[in-house]
Amino acid sequence: VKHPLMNTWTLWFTKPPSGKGDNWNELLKEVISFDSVEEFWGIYNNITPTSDLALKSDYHLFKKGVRPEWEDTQNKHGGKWAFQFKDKKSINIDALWLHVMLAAIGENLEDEDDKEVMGVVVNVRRGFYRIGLWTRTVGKGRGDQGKQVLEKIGRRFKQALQLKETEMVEFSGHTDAAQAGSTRAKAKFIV
Ligand code: M7G
Repeated sequence: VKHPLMNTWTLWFTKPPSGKGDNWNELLKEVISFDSVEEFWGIYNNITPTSDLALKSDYHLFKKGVRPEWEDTQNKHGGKWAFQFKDKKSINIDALWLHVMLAAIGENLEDEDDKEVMGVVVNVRRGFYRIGLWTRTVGKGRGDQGKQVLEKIGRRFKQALQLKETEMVEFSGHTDAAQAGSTRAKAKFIV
């Protein structure tokens, strides 16, 4: 028996640059798509855990049809919630990333009408792990409602990451990130 998911999801992997001149596009690889709970576990049990990945690797779990890039038509007006875990040894990154993936595919990060969640990402870096949640918009328009929806999603994301109330999750727009040449752009909102 297969337990269907609400959406079909695609797992992507960014491999670390092997030398000079590797551009982002050549490093980003589509791995596999799935649409059931059983397929998810089959894949999860057969891929390298985040804790064993080389520095500069990423996993991206995105809705099928959305590339995990700022330039994708469904991301270019959006942004992301993100948190950096700076003490890599004190956390269980595999458990946290699993919680976030389960929250995404289980549709626990947003309400059905929100239609904001594009995907989730884990970055393995020298000084930190970063987990992000990409949204379709930056919460403009609809008065204050767009911002409130993003903040609600941010709080659910924070819960999935098991953060303390005092640990802040930051939202930034992808356009700001692209201009800054990094995703470490100035936060628009925090929860
Ligand atoms: P990062 O992995 O988001 O953060 O971006 P980091 O600075 O903590 O490693 C690292 C670099 O990867 C960026 O400066 C870009 O060169 C490239 N990069 C990352 N993303 C998510 C994109 C993207 O969506 N599009 C393009 N063109 N480059 C990206």
